[in-house]
Parts: sequence; C-alpha cells; structure tokens
Amino acid sequence: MKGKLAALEQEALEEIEKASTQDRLEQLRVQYLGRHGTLSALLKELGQVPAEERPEAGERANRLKERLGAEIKQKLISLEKGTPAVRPLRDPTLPGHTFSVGKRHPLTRITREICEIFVSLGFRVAEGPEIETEYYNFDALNIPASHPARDAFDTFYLNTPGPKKYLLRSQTSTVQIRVMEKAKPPLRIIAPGRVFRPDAVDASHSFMFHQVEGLWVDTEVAFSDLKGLLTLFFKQLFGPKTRTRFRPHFFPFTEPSTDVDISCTLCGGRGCRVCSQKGWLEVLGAGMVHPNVFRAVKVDPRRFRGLAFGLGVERIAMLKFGIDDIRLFFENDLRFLRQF
Ligand code: 2U9
Repeated sequence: MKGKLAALEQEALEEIEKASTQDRLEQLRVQYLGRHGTLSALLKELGQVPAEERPEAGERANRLKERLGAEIKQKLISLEKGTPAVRPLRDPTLPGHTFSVGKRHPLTRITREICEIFVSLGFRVAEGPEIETEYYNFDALNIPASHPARDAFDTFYLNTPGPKKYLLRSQTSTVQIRVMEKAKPPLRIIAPGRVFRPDAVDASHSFMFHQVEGLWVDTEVAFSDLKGLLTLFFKQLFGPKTRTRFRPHFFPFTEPSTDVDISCTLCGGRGCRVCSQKGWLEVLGAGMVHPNVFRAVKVDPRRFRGLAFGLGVERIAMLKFGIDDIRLFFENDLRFLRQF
C-alpha cells in the first residue's frame, strides 16, 4: 500500500506540474481525487491491508489527498496570474538593495555658503525673474542707451511681439531695483541667481552663470563699511589669512567703484600658476550706489547712501574646489559631481 501511495504521489505531482490549462487541472482532479478516481480506488483496498498497518496507511492516503488538492489549487492560482507555479523564495544571503544618496550641486553649496555669511551679517535673501525688461536691466541701473552692454552681442534679447523689449537678465541687480521699489530703506539684501550673457563658451566663460549681488542702504553707510564688510566676508569664506585689495574701477551703477582682489587662495600671495604669479585674484566688483540709481527708485540720494557688490559664483567655486574648467559645472557628469 505504501509503495502504491508513493507512486501515485509522484505521478500526480508530475502531472500537476506539467498541466498548463485549467481544464487539464480539472481533469487531473477528477482522475486522482474524484469519487471514482485513483485515490478512492486505493482507499477501497485499505480493507485488505493488515490491521496493524491500516491506521498509518489510512493517514498517509488522507495526507496525500490533502496535498494533491492543495497543489491543484496553487497551480490554478498561478495559471490565473500567469506566473510560474514555483513560488519565488527570498534568499536572505543575497546582498540588499543599495540606494544612492543625492548631493547638492557644488554651485548650490557655494551659493548657500555665501548667502549664509551675509545672512549672519543682517542681510535678507531676495529673488526675482530671469526674464526682464530693459528698464530693470539697464535704465534703472544708470546704464546709458549707448552702453555696449546693451548690444545684442552682450545681451540675450527675446523675440517677443510688442514695443517692450524682453531679455534674459545679465546681472541680478534687477532684483535689488525691484526690492527698492517696494521696500523703504534702511535695507540689506543679497540677490543670488542665474544670469545670461552671449559669451563664447570656453574654460572660463559660459553663456549662463550665477551671481550673488549685495546691497546695503542706510543713512550712514560708507565706503569704509564696504571695505570692512568684504574683507570680513572673504576671511570667512577662504580662511582668516585671506587679505583683500581694492583697485579703482568704473561701473555705471556705482560711484566710486572698485574691483576687489583677494590674496591667492593657493599660494597665499607668493605667486603661482593659479594667480599667474601675481599673488592676487580678482573676485568681485563693488562700489557706492550711484545717485541716479536711487532717483530711479525714488530714494533721496541726499539722505541715503548705499554700498553694492557683485560676484560670480562659478569663479568662487572654482577657487574653492580647485576646478580649472567652468564647463564641468554644467555637464551633469556624475563622475565630476560625486566628488563634492
Ligand atoms: C544696485 C546698485 C548697484 C552691484 C555691483 C558689480 C559691481 C560687479 C560683477 C562681478 C563679477 C558681476 O559676476 S560678475 O561678472 N559685478 O562688478 N556689481 S557693483 O551693484 C549694484 C547692484 C544693485 C541697485
């Protein structure tokens, strides 16, 4: 009896495994488990089994009945789902799934670092549109109609219908104008953001880059505050040994105006490849807000003074991280970006 049950089990399991349709499974169910099926026939033979073996044989036959019923049911389910009859097993010895953790872009990091320093000094962060009018990008900033910066070679103009010319802002000073139109001084604001100039792209130029510009308007603020503020800022950003140097310059929106150099971040001022043996690096432009800019936003230039400055974020990030090609920031090459 034992042998017959084992043979039946093997045969039935193989047939169930092979079955590929629900009809075939029903046939098998009738064939093995039906009232006139193979198992019922075997159970009828139970009476001929010696009395001492009978209970065990009966139990085996019942377990087989249950098992075959369960196998047929399982196979029916998997046929319905269209999945293999074998249930997928979890292998706990396999390595787990790894998740790659994202990072901030190096330019985002530096922009935040710069803004945090000024925020700690009482500045508020302001933002504005990247598509601007000539008024905000030039007129309000005392940039004359004849200025070469207005040329189509230096500014991206948009092909929009109507008399108003729209353009991609070439500096974030537009944001400070918009803030001053609404808020009364005293004010201290910092304007980070993207700017656009149709420069030919090379290792140090891009048609789009990032600026942070600052503006501090008050009744007492002076050029000495500008020097103190920027000296402090660069010591915070590049370390306490960093020195600053102010050279006279010209900007239409500030008077007096200055270019600002810092002692070379690589050699400390002795002269090296990064500073072209000069010991100094030009990093920023600044000055006292031109009275015409104040007039444009209806602030009285006899009562108020303003200090203003602007820097290019890519230039600072390149010095900070030792990067020699601006294009790397914009290629989205993860081999580069993962290093920061
Ligand atoms: C207002 C009035 C004046 C912002 C200033 C500069 C000088 C400057 C350049 C540095 C490198 C831009 O990224 S860069 O090419 N910026 O030299 N920017 S003063 O002056 C302002 C701003 C707002 C209302």
